[in-house]
Amino acid sequence: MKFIDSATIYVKAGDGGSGHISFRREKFVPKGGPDGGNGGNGGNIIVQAVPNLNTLLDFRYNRKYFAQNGQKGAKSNCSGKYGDDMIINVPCGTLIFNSDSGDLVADLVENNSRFIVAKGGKGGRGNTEFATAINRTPRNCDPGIPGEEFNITLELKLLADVGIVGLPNVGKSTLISVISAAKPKIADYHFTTLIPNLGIVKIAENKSYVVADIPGLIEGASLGKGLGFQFLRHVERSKSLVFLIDAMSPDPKKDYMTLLKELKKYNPEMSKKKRILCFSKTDAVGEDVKAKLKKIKLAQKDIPIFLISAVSGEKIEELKIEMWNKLQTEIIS
Ligand SMILES: Nc1nc2c(ncn2[C@@H]2O[C@H](COP(=O)(O)OP(=O)(O)OP(=O)(O)O)[C@@H](O)[C@H]2O)c(=O)[nH]1
Ligand SMILES: [Mg+2]
Repeated sequence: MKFIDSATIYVKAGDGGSGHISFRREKFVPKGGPDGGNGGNGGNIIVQAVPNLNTLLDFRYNRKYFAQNGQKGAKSNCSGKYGDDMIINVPCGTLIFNSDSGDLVADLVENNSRFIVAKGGKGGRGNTEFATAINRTPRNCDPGIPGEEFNITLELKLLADVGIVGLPNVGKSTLISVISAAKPKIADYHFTTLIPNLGIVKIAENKSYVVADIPGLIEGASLGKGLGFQFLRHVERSKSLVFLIDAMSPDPKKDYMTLLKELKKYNPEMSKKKRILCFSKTDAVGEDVKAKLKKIKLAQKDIPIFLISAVSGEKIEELKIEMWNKLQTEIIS
Protein backbone atom coordinates (compact mmCIF):
# COMPACT_ATOMS: atom_id res chain seq x y z
CA MET A 1 0.00 0.00 0.00
CA LYS A 2 1.29 3.40 -0.84
CA PHE A 3 0.84 6.20 1.61
CA ILE A 4 1.08 9.79 0.74
CA ASP A 5 3.35 12.19 2.51
CA SER A 6 2.60 15.78 1.61
CA ALA A 7 3.36 19.36 2.54
CA THR A 8 2.20 22.73 1.31
CA ILE A 9 4.72 25.53 1.22
CA TYR A 10 4.83 29.14 0.10
CA VAL A 11 7.51 30.15 -2.36
CA LYS A 12 8.44 33.63 -3.47
CA ALA A 13 11.07 34.33 -6.10
CA GLY A 14 13.25 37.41 -5.77
CA ASP A 15 12.06 40.77 -7.07
CA GLY A 16 14.01 42.43 -9.82
CA GLY A 17 16.04 45.43 -8.65
CA SER A 18 14.93 48.79 -10.02
CA GLY A 19 16.90 50.67 -12.64
CA HIS A 20 18.85 53.75 -11.64
CA ILE A 21 18.70 57.36 -12.81
CA SER A 22 21.96 59.27 -12.82
CA PHE A 23 24.16 61.41 -15.07
CA ARG A 24 27.86 61.54 -15.63
CA ARG A 25 29.60 64.36 -13.87
CA GLU A 26 33.07 64.63 -15.32
CA LYS A 27 35.50 67.43 -14.97
CA PHE A 28 35.71 68.54 -18.58
CA VAL A 29 32.35 67.22 -19.74
CA PRO A 30 29.81 69.93 -18.89
CA LYS A 31 26.77 67.93 -19.85
CA GLY A 32 27.44 64.30 -19.06
CA GLY A 33 25.07 61.73 -20.50
CA PRO A 34 22.89 59.32 -18.51
CA ASP A 35 24.74 56.58 -16.64
CA GLY A 36 22.09 54.85 -14.49
CA GLY A 37 22.58 51.06 -14.55
CA ASN A 38 19.97 48.31 -14.78
CA GLY A 39 18.64 46.48 -11.77
CA GLY A 40 19.65 42.87 -11.25
CA ASN A 41 17.19 39.99 -11.79
CA GLY A 42 15.65 38.34 -8.76
CA GLY A 43 16.65 34.78 -7.87
CA ASN A 44 14.49 31.81 -8.90
CA ILE A 45 12.95 29.20 -6.65
CA ILE A 46 14.17 25.83 -7.86
CA VAL A 47 12.99 22.47 -6.58
CA GLN A 48 15.53 19.71 -6.99
CA ALA A 49 15.26 15.95 -6.42
CA VAL A 50 18.13 14.50 -4.46
CA PRO A 51 18.95 10.94 -3.32
CA ASN A 52 19.39 10.38 0.46
CA LEU A 53 16.15 12.18 1.33
CA ASN A 54 13.02 10.13 1.77
CA THR A 55 10.42 12.25 3.50
CA LEU A 56 8.82 15.67 3.27
CA LEU A 57 8.80 15.92 7.04
CA ASP A 58 11.11 18.92 7.22
CA PHE A 59 8.64 20.99 5.20
CA ARG A 60 6.16 20.80 8.05
CA TYR A 61 8.44 23.04 10.09
CA ASN A 62 9.77 25.35 7.43
CA ARG A 63 6.93 26.50 5.23
CA LYS A 64 8.16 29.67 3.54
CA TYR A 65 10.94 29.95 1.01
CA PHE A 66 12.28 33.17 -0.47
CA ALA A 67 14.87 33.69 -3.16
CA GLN A 68 17.06 36.77 -2.97
CA ASN A 69 15.98 40.03 -4.59
CA GLY A 70 18.04 41.58 -7.36
CA GLN A 71 19.92 44.71 -6.36
CA LYS A 72 19.23 48.16 -7.72
CA GLY A 73 21.21 49.54 -10.59
CA ALA A 74 23.76 52.23 -9.71
CA LYS A 75 25.78 55.13 -11.09
CA SER A 76 28.44 54.68 -13.74
CA ASN A 77 26.25 52.12 -15.56
CA CYS A 78 26.71 49.60 -12.78
CA SER A 79 24.13 46.85 -13.02
CA GLY A 80 22.63 45.56 -9.83
CA LYS A 81 23.77 42.14 -8.62
CA TYR A 82 21.49 39.24 -9.50
CA GLY A 83 19.64 37.67 -6.57
CA ASP A 84 20.74 34.14 -5.63
CA ASP A 85 18.43 31.27 -6.50
CA MET A 86 16.86 29.36 -3.65
CA ILE A 87 17.21 25.61 -4.13
CA ILE A 88 14.76 23.41 -2.29
CA ASN A 89 15.83 19.78 -2.00
CA VAL A 90 13.13 17.11 -2.07
CA PRO A 91 13.19 13.30 -2.25
CA CYS A 92 13.16 11.67 -5.70
CA GLY A 93 9.60 10.88 -6.73
CA THR A 94 8.13 14.13 -5.43
CA LEU A 95 5.19 15.55 -7.34
CA ILE A 96 4.68 19.31 -7.30
CA PHE A 97 1.21 20.82 -7.55
CA ASN A 98 -0.02 24.37 -7.69
CA SER A 99 -2.02 24.44 -4.45
CA ASP A 100 -4.59 26.92 -5.73
CA SER A 101 -5.40 25.39 -9.11
CA GLY A 102 -4.51 21.80 -8.19
CA ASP A 103 -2.54 21.49 -11.44
CA LEU A 104 0.44 19.19 -11.56
CA VAL A 105 3.44 21.40 -12.19
CA ALA A 106 6.30 18.90 -12.19
CA ASP A 107 7.12 15.32 -11.38
CA LEU A 108 10.68 14.99 -10.16
CA VAL A 109 11.42 11.33 -10.67
CA GLU A 110 15.06 11.34 -11.65
CA ASN A 111 17.86 12.03 -9.32
CA ASN A 112 19.09 15.64 -9.65
CA SER A 113 16.17 16.64 -11.86
CA ARG A 114 15.20 20.22 -11.13
CA PHE A 115 12.40 22.57 -11.93
CA ILE A 116 11.95 26.33 -11.60
CA VAL A 117 8.70 26.69 -9.68
CA ALA A 118 8.84 30.48 -9.37
CA LYS A 119 10.78 32.78 -11.68
CA GLY A 120 12.67 35.74 -10.33
CA GLY A 121 11.51 39.16 -11.55
CA LYS A 122 13.53 40.91 -14.22
CA GLY A 123 15.55 43.91 -13.14
CA GLY A 124 14.39 47.33 -14.37
CA ARG A 125 16.27 49.34 -16.98
CA GLY A 126 18.39 52.28 -15.83
CA ASN A 127 18.09 55.64 -17.55
CA THR A 128 21.03 54.89 -19.87
CA GLU A 129 18.81 52.52 -21.80
CA PHE A 130 16.21 55.21 -22.38
CA ALA A 131 18.56 57.62 -24.13
CA THR A 132 17.70 58.39 -27.76
CA ALA A 133 18.95 60.92 -30.30
CA ILE A 134 16.09 63.20 -29.31
CA ASN A 135 16.16 62.63 -25.59
CA ARG A 136 19.77 62.61 -24.45
CA THR A 137 18.97 63.19 -20.79
CA PRO A 138 16.20 60.74 -19.98
CA ARG A 139 14.93 60.97 -16.44
CA ASN A 140 13.15 57.70 -16.35
CA CYS A 141 13.91 54.12 -15.42
CA ASP A 142 11.93 50.90 -14.93
CA PRO A 143 11.08 49.48 -11.56
CA GLY A 144 12.04 45.83 -11.08
CA ILE A 145 9.37 43.22 -11.79
CA PRO A 146 8.20 41.36 -8.68
CA GLY A 147 9.24 37.71 -8.43
CA GLU A 148 6.55 35.07 -8.89
CA GLU A 149 4.93 33.72 -5.75
CA PHE A 150 2.89 30.57 -5.27
CA ASN A 151 1.66 28.10 -2.76
CA ILE A 152 2.84 24.71 -3.90
CA THR A 153 2.00 21.28 -2.60
CA LEU A 154 4.65 18.61 -2.56
CA GLU A 155 3.52 15.02 -2.56
CA LEU A 156 5.50 11.88 -2.08
CA LYS A 157 4.14 8.39 -2.36
CA LEU A 158 5.53 6.17 0.31
CA LEU A 159 5.62 2.55 1.14
CA ALA A 160 5.36 1.55 4.80
CA ASP A 161 8.73 0.15 5.86
CA VAL A 162 7.57 -1.16 9.22
CA GLY A 163 4.10 -2.44 10.11
CA ILE A 164 2.85 -2.46 13.70
CA VAL A 165 0.54 -5.41 14.23
CA GLY A 166 -1.24 -6.49 17.37
CA LEU A 167 -4.51 -7.42 19.00
CA PRO A 168 -6.94 -4.56 19.69
CA ASN A 169 -6.20 -2.04 22.43
CA VAL A 170 -2.56 -3.02 22.96
CA GLY A 171 -1.27 0.48 22.26
CA LYS A 172 -0.37 0.42 18.55
CA SER A 173 -1.70 3.89 17.86
CA THR A 174 -0.16 5.23 21.05
CA LEU A 175 3.21 3.87 19.92
CA ILE A 176 3.05 5.51 16.50
CA SER A 177 2.00 8.77 18.16
CA VAL A 178 5.15 8.84 20.30
CA ILE A 179 7.64 7.79 17.64
CA SER A 180 6.30 9.95 14.80
CA ALA A 181 4.28 13.10 14.18
CA ALA A 182 1.13 11.04 13.47
CA LYS A 183 -1.84 11.96 15.65
CA PRO A 184 -4.15 8.95 15.54
CA LYS A 185 -7.19 8.45 17.71
CA ILE A 186 -6.33 6.63 20.93
CA ALA A 187 -8.91 5.20 23.33
CA ASP A 188 -9.39 2.45 25.84
CA TYR A 189 -11.61 0.20 23.78
CA HIS A 190 -11.21 -2.26 20.96
CA PHE A 191 -11.14 -1.16 17.32
CA THR A 192 -10.42 2.47 17.95
CA THR A 193 -8.41 2.48 14.76
CA LEU A 194 -10.59 1.88 11.73
CA ILE A 195 -8.23 2.90 8.99
CA PRO A 196 -4.43 2.68 8.96
CA ASN A 197 -2.29 5.53 10.19
CA LEU A 198 1.02 6.42 8.71
CA GLY A 199 3.92 7.99 10.55
CA ILE A 200 7.45 8.92 9.64
CA VAL A 201 10.08 8.15 12.21
CA LYS A 202 13.20 10.25 12.05
CA ILE A 203 16.16 9.07 14.07
CA ALA A 204 18.83 11.35 12.62
CA GLU A 205 19.46 13.61 9.66
CA ASN A 206 18.73 11.53 6.51
CA LYS A 207 17.74 8.51 8.59
CA SER A 208 14.01 8.06 8.57
CA TYR A 209 11.46 5.42 7.75
CA VAL A 210 7.72 4.98 7.45
CA VAL A 211 5.66 3.12 10.01
CA ALA A 212 2.06 1.98 9.62
CA ASP A 213 -0.37 1.38 12.48
CA ILE A 214 -3.25 -0.82 11.39
CA PRO A 215 -6.53 -1.80 13.06
CA GLY A 216 -6.29 -4.54 15.68
CA LEU A 217 -6.42 -8.18 14.63
CA ILE A 218 -8.30 -10.83 16.57
CA GLU A 219 -8.43 -14.58 16.55
CA GLY A 220 -10.56 -15.62 13.63
CA ALA A 221 -9.66 -12.54 11.56
CA SER A 222 -9.10 -15.02 8.75
CA LEU A 223 -12.77 -15.96 9.06
CA GLY A 224 -13.80 -12.33 8.83
CA LYS A 225 -14.00 -11.64 12.56
CA GLY A 226 -13.40 -8.13 13.86
CA LEU A 227 -12.21 -5.94 11.05
CA GLY A 228 -10.85 -9.03 9.42
CA PHE A 229 -7.86 -9.03 7.16
CA GLN A 230 -8.79 -6.17 4.96
CA PHE A 231 -6.10 -3.90 6.35
CA LEU A 232 -3.24 -6.33 6.32
CA ARG A 233 -2.52 -5.47 2.73
CA HIS A 234 -1.26 -2.13 4.04
CA VAL A 235 1.67 -3.86 5.66
CA GLU A 236 1.97 -6.77 3.27
CA ARG A 237 4.87 -5.20 1.47
CA SER A 238 6.55 -3.66 4.51
CA LYS A 239 10.03 -4.96 5.18
CA SER A 240 9.54 -5.74 8.84
CA LEU A 241 6.84 -6.08 11.47
CA VAL A 242 6.61 -5.04 15.09
CA PHE A 243 4.43 -7.48 17.01
CA LEU A 244 2.94 -5.46 19.82
CA ILE A 245 1.66 -7.43 22.81
CA ASP A 246 0.05 -5.96 25.93
CA ALA A 247 2.27 -6.67 28.95
CA MET A 248 -0.89 -6.62 31.07
CA SER A 249 -2.41 -9.49 29.12
CA PRO A 250 -3.15 -12.64 31.17
CA ASP A 251 -1.29 -14.71 28.56
CA PRO A 252 1.14 -12.66 26.41
CA LYS A 253 2.67 -15.73 24.76
CA LYS A 254 -0.76 -16.89 23.62
CA ASP A 255 -1.43 -13.43 22.17
CA TYR A 256 1.80 -13.67 20.23
CA MET A 257 0.92 -17.12 18.89
CA THR A 258 -2.59 -15.95 17.91
CA LEU A 259 -1.18 -13.05 16.02
CA LEU A 260 1.39 -15.17 14.25
CA LYS A 261 -1.22 -17.77 13.32
CA GLU A 262 -3.58 -15.19 11.85
CA LEU A 263 -0.81 -13.51 9.89
CA LYS A 264 0.29 -16.84 8.45
CA LYS A 265 -3.25 -17.63 7.40
CA TYR A 266 -3.47 -14.34 5.63
CA ASN A 267 -0.23 -14.87 3.79
CA PRO A 268 2.57 -17.25 4.78
CA GLU A 269 5.08 -14.65 3.61
CA MET A 270 4.07 -12.45 6.54
CA SER A 271 5.64 -14.84 9.00
CA LYS A 272 8.91 -14.67 7.11
CA LYS A 273 9.31 -10.96 7.58
CA LYS A 274 11.86 -9.65 10.01
CA ARG A 275 10.15 -9.26 13.31
CA ILE A 276 10.53 -7.39 16.57
CA LEU A 277 8.53 -8.57 19.55
CA CYS A 278 7.42 -5.73 21.77
CA PHE A 279 5.57 -5.79 25.06
CA SER A 280 3.72 -2.55 25.66
CA LYS A 281 2.53 -0.72 28.79
CA THR A 282 5.41 -1.87 31.01
CA ASP A 283 4.75 1.14 33.25
CA ALA A 284 1.58 -0.63 34.34
CA VAL A 285 3.10 -3.95 35.40
CA GLY A 286 5.43 -5.01 38.19
CA GLU A 287 9.02 -6.21 37.97
CA ASP A 288 7.89 -9.83 38.33
CA VAL A 289 5.81 -9.61 35.16
CA LYS A 290 8.67 -7.94 33.29
CA ALA A 291 11.06 -10.67 34.37
CA LYS A 292 8.66 -13.32 33.05
CA LEU A 293 8.24 -11.53 29.72
CA LYS A 294 11.98 -11.34 29.24
CA LYS A 295 12.19 -15.11 29.61
CA ILE A 296 9.56 -15.96 27.03
CA LYS A 297 10.95 -18.58 24.67
CA LEU A 298 10.18 -18.31 20.99
CA ALA A 299 10.70 -20.93 18.33
CA GLN A 300 12.67 -18.43 16.31
CA LYS A 301 15.76 -17.44 18.28
CA ASP A 302 16.85 -14.28 16.51
CA ILE A 303 13.80 -12.17 17.34
CA PRO A 304 14.68 -9.20 19.51
CA ILE A 305 12.40 -8.60 22.48
CA PHE A 306 11.64 -5.11 23.76
CA LEU A 307 9.75 -4.10 26.88
CA ILE A 308 8.42 -0.65 26.15
CA SER A 309 6.14 1.97 27.58
CA ALA A 310 4.75 4.77 25.47
CA VAL A 311 3.77 6.50 28.72
CA SER A 312 7.14 6.47 30.51
CA GLY A 313 9.19 6.39 27.31
CA GLU A 314 10.99 3.21 28.43
CA LYS A 315 13.03 1.67 25.58
CA ILE A 316 11.24 3.76 22.95
CA GLU A 317 14.45 5.29 21.58
CA GLU A 318 16.10 1.87 21.51
CA LEU A 319 13.13 0.45 19.63
CA LYS A 320 13.32 3.21 17.02
CA ILE A 321 16.95 2.40 16.40
CA GLU A 322 16.28 -1.35 16.25
CA MET A 323 13.57 -0.75 13.63
CA TRP A 324 16.07 1.25 11.60
CA ASN A 325 18.74 -1.43 11.95
CA LYS A 326 16.31 -4.14 10.87
CA LEU A 327 15.60 -2.19 7.71
CA GLN A 328 19.28 -2.08 6.88
CA THR A 329 19.78 -5.85 6.92
CA GLU A 330 18.73 -8.31 4.29
CA ILE A 331 15.43 -10.13 4.66
CA ILE A 332 15.88 -13.47 6.36
CA SER A 333 13.43 -16.16 5.44
N1 LIG B 1 -0.30 2.53 30.90
C1 LIG B 1 -0.16 2.57 29.58
N2 LIG B 1 -1.25 2.66 28.80
C2 LIG B 1 -1.07 2.68 27.46
C3 LIG B 1 0.22 2.63 26.87
N3 LIG B 1 0.07 2.66 25.52
C4 LIG B 1 -1.26 2.73 25.28
N4 LIG B 1 -1.95 2.76 26.44
C5 LIG B 1 -3.41 2.81 26.59
O1 LIG B 1 -4.01 1.68 25.99
C6 LIG B 1 -5.26 2.05 25.39
C7 LIG B 1 -5.30 1.62 23.94
O2 LIG B 1 -4.37 2.38 23.21
P1 LIG B 1 -4.40 2.52 21.61
O3 LIG B 1 -3.13 3.13 21.21
O4 LIG B 1 -5.67 3.17 21.17
O5 LIG B 1 -4.43 0.97 21.22
P2 LIG B 1 -4.52 0.32 19.76
O6 LIG B 1 -3.69 -0.91 19.80
O7 LIG B 1 -4.21 1.30 18.72
O8 LIG B 1 -6.06 -0.07 19.73
P3 LIG B 1 -7.01 -0.43 18.46
O9 LIG B 1 -6.82 0.66 17.45
O10 LIG B 1 -8.36 -0.42 19.04
O11 LIG B 1 -6.58 -1.76 17.97
C8 LIG B 1 -5.42 3.53 25.60
O12 LIG B 1 -6.22 3.77 26.72
C9 LIG B 1 -3.99 4.00 25.84
O13 LIG B 1 -3.95 5.17 26.63
C10 LIG B 1 1.36 2.57 27.74
O14 LIG B 1 2.52 2.52 27.33
N5 LIG B 1 1.10 2.53 29.07
MG1 LIG C 1 -5.37 2.01 17.27
